[in-house]
Amino acid sequence: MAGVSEDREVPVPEAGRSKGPGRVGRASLGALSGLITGLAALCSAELVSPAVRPEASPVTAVGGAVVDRTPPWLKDFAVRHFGTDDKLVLQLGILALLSVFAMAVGVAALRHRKAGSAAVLLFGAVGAMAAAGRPDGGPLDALPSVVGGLLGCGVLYLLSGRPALRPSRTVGVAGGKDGTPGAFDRRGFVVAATAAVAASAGAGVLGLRLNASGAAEAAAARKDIVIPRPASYARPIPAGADLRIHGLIPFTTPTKDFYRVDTALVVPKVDARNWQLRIHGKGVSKPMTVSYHDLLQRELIERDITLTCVSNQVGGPYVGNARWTGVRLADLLSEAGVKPPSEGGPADQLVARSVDGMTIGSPVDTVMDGRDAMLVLGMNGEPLPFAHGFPVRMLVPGLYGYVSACKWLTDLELTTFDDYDAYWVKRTWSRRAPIKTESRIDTPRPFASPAAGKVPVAGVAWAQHRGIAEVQVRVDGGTWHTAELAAEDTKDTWRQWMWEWPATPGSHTIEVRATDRDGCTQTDKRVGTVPDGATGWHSVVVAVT
Ligand SMILES: Nc1nc2c(c(=O)[nH]1)N[C@H]1C(S)=C(S)[C@@H](COP(=O)(O)O)O[C@H]1N2
Ligand SMILES: [Mo]
Repeated sequence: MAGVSEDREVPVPEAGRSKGPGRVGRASLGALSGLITGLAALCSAELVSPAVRPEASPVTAVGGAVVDRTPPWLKDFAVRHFGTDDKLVLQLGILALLSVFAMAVGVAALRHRKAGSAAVLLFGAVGAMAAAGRPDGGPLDALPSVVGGLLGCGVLYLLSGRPALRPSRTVGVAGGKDGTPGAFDRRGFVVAATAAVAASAGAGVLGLRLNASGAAEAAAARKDIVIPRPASYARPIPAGADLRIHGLIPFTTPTKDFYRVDTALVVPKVDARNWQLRIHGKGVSKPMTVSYHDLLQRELIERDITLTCVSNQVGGPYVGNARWTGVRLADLLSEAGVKPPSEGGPADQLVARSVDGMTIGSPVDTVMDGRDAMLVLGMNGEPLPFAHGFPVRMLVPGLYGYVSACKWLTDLELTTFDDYDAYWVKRTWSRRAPIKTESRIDTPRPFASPAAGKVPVAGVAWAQHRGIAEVQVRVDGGTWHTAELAAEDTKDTWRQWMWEWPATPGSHTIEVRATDRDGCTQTDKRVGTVPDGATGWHSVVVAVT
């Protein structure tokens, strides 16, 4: 086809063959070839990835590898400034960086055709290493990147070989002396480039569709799930647990507002029908493998539990309270023959492993000390949402999420803290991390300007599995006032509080501190989130009018 149309164009030199573009024009075309190369590489990789798994596609794999290597302070920074959007920001950043490199390689390929094309292979290698090196990665995960790299290499080699891009010596009528721009086969370049873009887009869309189809099946299967009635219901929430003050977070966090913190760039969409959980390791006399169906058949408990992230800054949003339904973890472990160290068991660490390779270690003694540690199936009256760990996650009241709340759970191994460091521990976070007693001012908001007079100051306080005994508020470093506490639901849930402030005009600083039922009052000493949770008093500055 191309040949035919080219022949036809011969009598019209301006359209088919014209003087080549200048230096800048050529560089632009080189950059464009680079971009097309990148597109072709990524799209072909996307098309191959469903054959392995969605997470093996290069941008996701490289993003995941970046997440794995992100130092705690940077992770904290990202979580603080972008929230759950940190993942979108990361992937867009990788795409932007890749585009810049692609353009540079495209320009370089004008002069060094083979070297430029070979450089594309290098990018494929980076993707391949990232994918295979993820905690849950294997050699097969390298396949999409390898294919993308090879294809991209070929595309760049072809594109950079178009006469349009070469300072031609011989081609065409206008060419003359060595190195001068010769005839410009614009049509040829446009045809090749368009074909590459079209083929890439087709491959990319098909790949995305195939990747989505597995997820769609899992989602359809999830819709059919009905969590049976629990054998043990949650205690009804006392009438006075929610003070219903404007600006104060509700007692039960709606699922859509529940914070999300994890390393997954693609939320795993596990099909519950194929899901299995293995329980094995030190001191497990009866290793078990249970299915989702098995868990649904067991006695279920329902509990209100407040979950907190260790990355939550003083006053931060990474805390939420929900109603969870699931199986008592201690019962399951006992059935497997597990004894806690306090009863002579050989394992002091329970390592939970997720389908995406996350590992989270919890103390066996804590999990089996009678608290409502559970394998969660339901959240706020429906099957767990995918983002919160469907089909099954762990939850241990009183422990930060990173040492207790493994989502997309698939394996429980009994081991020791001496023998094994879980994912976050390898990244400088503490092995053991009970949730610290904390309090937060929700209203007034920082820099609010309430009218002088009675201003409700309200917020939440939490000290999971100890309970909140008292909350105090002070203004401008004055005397502490005891806040009114909302009715206590359980010691595993947060507690709202309120103090009516007789506010006078001017700028004021409000501070809060809580005391737990162990009698410990929050320290004013400010420490950051690493390695085991932030401390300090939350304060808010307002300008009363
Ligand atoms: N598989 C997996 N589980 C995980 C994590 C993760 O990154 N991957 N993050 C943990 C952390 S740090 C917290 S605070 C909780 C957050 O749970 P949520 O996203 O449902 O609020 O999940 C925990 N479970
Ligand atoms: Mo966390």
